[in-house]
Amino acid sequence: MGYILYGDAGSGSGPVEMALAEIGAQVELRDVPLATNAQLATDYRKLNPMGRLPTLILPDGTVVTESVAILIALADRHLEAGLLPAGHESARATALRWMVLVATEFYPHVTRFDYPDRFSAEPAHAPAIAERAREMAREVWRLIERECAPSPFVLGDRFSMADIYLAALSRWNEGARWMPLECPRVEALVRAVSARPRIAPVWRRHVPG
Ligand SMILES: N[C@@H](CCC(=O)N[C@@H](CS)C(=O)NCC(=O)O)C(=O)O
Repeated sequence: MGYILYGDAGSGSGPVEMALAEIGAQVELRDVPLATNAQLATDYRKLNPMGRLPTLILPDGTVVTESVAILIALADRHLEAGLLPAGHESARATALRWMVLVATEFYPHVTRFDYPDRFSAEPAHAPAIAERAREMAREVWRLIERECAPSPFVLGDRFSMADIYLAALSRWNEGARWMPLECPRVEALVRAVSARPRIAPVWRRHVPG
């Protein structure tokens, strides 16, 4: 039995699917359409109590939520794919640093951008919340461009899980439209990741255009 991945096109299941493709692991994809709020259904929340995508079920039935936890677990379970440096290597700390920064500092702005009505009891506040989330998200990517400075990968010449995660999430919140103007290093990373033979078909399904 292989992995089971709950997700939707263009969501956080994208980088997980890309990692599984890079590994060459067998996976059954189960759709949870965000358009109909299927992630909030009672049955799905038994797996992912937050009501979020993605959720990965390991071959032994273990449930893993939280995109970065899923990607680290996959890298550790498939050492032969070399998707994260070993625990004693400083490069692992660097890869995790940027993955966790994106998960904790950028991803919440995506939620505010996509669901601004959750963040105020006053419906009229929603457009301002979404706009502020968009601006703050851009600040995070400007910081990544400047401080992480991928070249072309987060670890320089060494491809890693961090590249998959950063490249995929950089397309959200209209990133594909504005990032080429402001973040050329992130754009080069996106080109390098999306062109990888095993990732390319998955990339096309998750990133329109
Ligand atoms: N901390 C979670 C965040 C997941 C998340 O927010 N996923 C989005 C899709 S990309 C989602 O399910 N949103 C639906 C909702 O918030 O109702 C992770 O890293 O996996």
